[in-house]
Amino acid sequence: METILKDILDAACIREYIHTCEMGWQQGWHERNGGNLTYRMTGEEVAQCRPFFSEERPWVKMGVTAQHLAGEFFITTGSGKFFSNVARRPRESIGIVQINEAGDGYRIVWGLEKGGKPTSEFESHFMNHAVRVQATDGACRVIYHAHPANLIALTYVLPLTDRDLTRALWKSATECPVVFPHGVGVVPWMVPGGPQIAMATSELMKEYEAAVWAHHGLFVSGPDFDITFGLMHTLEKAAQICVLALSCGQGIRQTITDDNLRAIAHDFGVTINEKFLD
Ligand code: 2HA
Ligand code: ZN
Repeated sequence: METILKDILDAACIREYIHTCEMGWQQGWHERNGGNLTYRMTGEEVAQCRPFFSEERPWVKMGVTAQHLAGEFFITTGSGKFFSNVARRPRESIGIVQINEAGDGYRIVWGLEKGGKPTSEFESHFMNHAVRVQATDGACRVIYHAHPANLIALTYVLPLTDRDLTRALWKSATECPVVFPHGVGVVPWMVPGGPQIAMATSELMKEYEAAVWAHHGLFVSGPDFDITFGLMHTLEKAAQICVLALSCGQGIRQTITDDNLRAIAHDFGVTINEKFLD
């Protein structure tokens, strides 16, 4: 039995969503309208929130299609909205969209008041959900995009390959191979905000939980808000350590070896992506 809500903002999924936006803002990853967050709601959450939905707003076509996400409901940040305002102005800053039966369009059923629209990166989020749902047997529910400074800085000084970024991050903190054993993908610099970057990103997300956008930011995925936010946090912390170590100016004297990485993976029971190891 679901509890009957007096206000949709009392729903646990909305409260957790807003809390995640607030934490991202506090980390300094969301200057101005930077970053966006989407969450694929469960059937129970949709049932609980449905009394607050309206079906008056029009269907909007996307430039991408995922038939297996037809009829799903997503909580999303709004285009041009600031993470810093989500907690105090949620009804304008975020909304819920329903995907149409063809899996190629959406309509806003709650929130994004005063003419708001879903994030400009909604197509990237949608395609990332599409591939991560399949890669995780339906477990993936959260896609999160942020602009963490150290990770972005590394895209100016490291070779822009999955292998180079992954190895640098794995070797920057001992927990990394456990937290992202598949590694990270790298999307070369592209104009953001459309189907082209959405397709390039989701291609990488078939293999990885995270994809870096060169000179821009990062997309991560996960089954819930904590795990997804934690992945972003771990990646950025590793990047910060890498930047600090390189900034000392004497080069890397010693590091975690490839056999050390194998030993961590073995003892923590994760399968590390061997293609990145020597
Ligand atoms: O939402 O982060 O990539 C603003 C952005 C675009
Ligand atoms: Zn961005």
